Amino acid sequence: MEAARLDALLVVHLPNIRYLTGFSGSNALLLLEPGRAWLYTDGRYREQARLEVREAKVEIPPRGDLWKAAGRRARRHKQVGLEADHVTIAQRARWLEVWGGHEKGLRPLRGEIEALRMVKEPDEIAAIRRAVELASGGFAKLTAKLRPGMEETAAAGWLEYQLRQAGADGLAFDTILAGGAHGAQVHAHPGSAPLPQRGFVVVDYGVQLGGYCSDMTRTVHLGEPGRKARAVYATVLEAQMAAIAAVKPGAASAAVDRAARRVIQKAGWGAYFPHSTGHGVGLEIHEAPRLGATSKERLAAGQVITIEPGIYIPGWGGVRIEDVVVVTERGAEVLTPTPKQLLRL
Ligand SMILES: [Mn+2]
Repeated sequence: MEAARLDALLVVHLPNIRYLTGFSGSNALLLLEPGRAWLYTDGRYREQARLEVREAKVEIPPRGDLWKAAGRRARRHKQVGLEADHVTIAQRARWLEVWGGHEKGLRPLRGEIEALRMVKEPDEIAAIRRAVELASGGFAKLTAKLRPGMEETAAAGWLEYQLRQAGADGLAFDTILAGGAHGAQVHAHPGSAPLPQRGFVVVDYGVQLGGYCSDMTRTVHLGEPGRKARAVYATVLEAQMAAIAAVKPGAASAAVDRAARRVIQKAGWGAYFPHSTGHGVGLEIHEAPRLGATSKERLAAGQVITIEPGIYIPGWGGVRIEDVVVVTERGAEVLTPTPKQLLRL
């Protein structure tokens, strides 16, 4: 705040509020002044806020008008930061009204709090590790059940049930489970189609545990894999290992992406890898840094990222392999314990 010359900062993005205060409810504003903080929420969260919030004074405004209460508190400040990526046009107008300051005093922030979140504290890494290990345990339970002819939704439901049974707070995102040609869609939703007698099944899923997300993808083969299937799988695995080998403090995010992409291009499938190689993971499933061709960031020790190249061939199928990786002082530690050799079911 000092560097940005702010008298106050209004935080609206809930994962940022959770990071700064511990509050996990679904309705809150956080007003920061140098050395002081107020968290505004509504009556549903009175008890939860009392238990969760650290370092901020909790206020529950009458009639639930959080904006008015925060605006009134900020009235004497001239320069107030707003999270430009998270405030709607309507909210900006409302803030001007309740705060009563001049439009010129509104200072857009972009990614400053997210940059703080990028490098994880040891207890955050421990929380992500627990989430990753819990999710990984579900994969063996899925493969024990997964068979040709099973509906995608039934397979996804079985997996999700196992994850909840194992103690997951919830899912980190909608499970992707797609067999055969359906797997060529990077973000396929499980449907009523039966899994094929012979072909790949892509499974991409994650859990939330203690507020932190996991993210993993494995691709298994039903029936005997043919030559093309083996070649595609081996290429994705080689690309994934090459990207992991490129992870170290100071490495450009774009260089990690390039390491994976080069392997896939050399094998002739460059046109079938339409997404970036990975992303940060933490309180949110997708957060900074991004690991794409145009990424500008450099990796730093303590960051937690995914490495997930893939090849998707329309009408045929897809293969993706994804692990969660911690950037360490010496390179990378892969948190995901599930094996990666081609599994035939
Ligand atoms: Mn991912």
